[in-house]
Amino acid sequence: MKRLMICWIVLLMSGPALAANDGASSSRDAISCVLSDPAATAETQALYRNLHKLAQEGVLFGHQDTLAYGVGWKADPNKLDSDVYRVCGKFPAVFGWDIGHIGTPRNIDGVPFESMKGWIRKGYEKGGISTVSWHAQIPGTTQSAWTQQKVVSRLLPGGDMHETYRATLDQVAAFFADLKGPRGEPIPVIFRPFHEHTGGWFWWGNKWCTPEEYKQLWHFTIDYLRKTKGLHNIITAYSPDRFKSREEYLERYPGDDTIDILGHDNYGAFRSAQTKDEARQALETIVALAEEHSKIAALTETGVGQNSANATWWTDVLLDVIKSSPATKKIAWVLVWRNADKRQNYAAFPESATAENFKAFERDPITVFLEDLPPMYK
Ligand code: BMA
Repeated sequence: MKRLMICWIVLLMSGPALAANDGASSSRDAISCVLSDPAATAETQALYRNLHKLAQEGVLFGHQDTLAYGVGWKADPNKLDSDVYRVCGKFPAVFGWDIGHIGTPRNIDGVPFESMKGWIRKGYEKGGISTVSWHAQIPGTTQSAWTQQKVVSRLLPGGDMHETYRATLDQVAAFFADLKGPRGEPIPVIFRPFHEHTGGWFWWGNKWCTPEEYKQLWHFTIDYLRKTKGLHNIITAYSPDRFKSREEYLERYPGDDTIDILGHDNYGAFRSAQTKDEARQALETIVALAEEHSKIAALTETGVGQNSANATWWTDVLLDVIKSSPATKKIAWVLVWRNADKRQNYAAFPESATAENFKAFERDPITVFLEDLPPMYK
């Protein structure tokens, strides 16, 4: 509750009247954000604008698959649950989902797509935000996202797998089109395909296609979803893995007319206090670039294993990096990866070594959970 009020005060104070008259804050408040889709629905535009406003003061917390399962449990369809809620009594503000294995009944991690759609609708009705990544199989095959093969050029217009790729995108489009709110309005989602392309581990990674081919993959994909399929509820996120310079970050950037969120996936530099400088610099770079491009920056994936972790990782590493400079505080959200089981878990859970410290992370005035959000879709 306390944070909800803080957010509202900030929103009121950063209104246009103040921006026009106040010298010091006008340059900051005047920074705008421009969606790549000029035909985005009213709710999608509102979400983007509100994310941008909130990013000036708060950082939303996100968790992958949080409503579907946690360490030692699977969701009961009749009640909302989450390891995050079990630890701190609040839900994440950002719900991460993955559409790997689209076209089959269950996603790459066993989450039924029908249930996933249900949770996205529930999350929206509660005022939360959903982001959808895509550990895509090679279209038309059951070969995993980690297949290291030159296939991108074959998916593009003129390529021998182009028709197959269109058929896969039809399934993606059907998934997004099925996300409707109570008034029948399309639910906005943040779509984050082709992530971590600055490494070579996925078939869309930098070893397996040229910068031009990677950009064309994005252009074709987003144009197809928007222009051919008529979807205007998609906010796009670009998420390079670790990078050394602005140039490297932007090398394969598809452009402002395709991308809305300048994201970043980084586990390595957030692992411990020793690498905090790299982590801080990475966030400063994406925030600066987001401002230059009139976009929004976000730490789209990070985390450490919760049982082996430094027990104060949440405040001493993650929060400390986020609060390390005026720029780093301006990332819109941080999302930690899934709580698969006792071996793979990135959010605190009741028995984890970091549970107490996670509560302190939640209590910090900068972090924003579902219950702290102002209305995001108006
Ligand atoms: C990886 C791991 C895998 C999972 C994949 C897609 O990082 O979590 O277990 O299958 O993401 O979610």
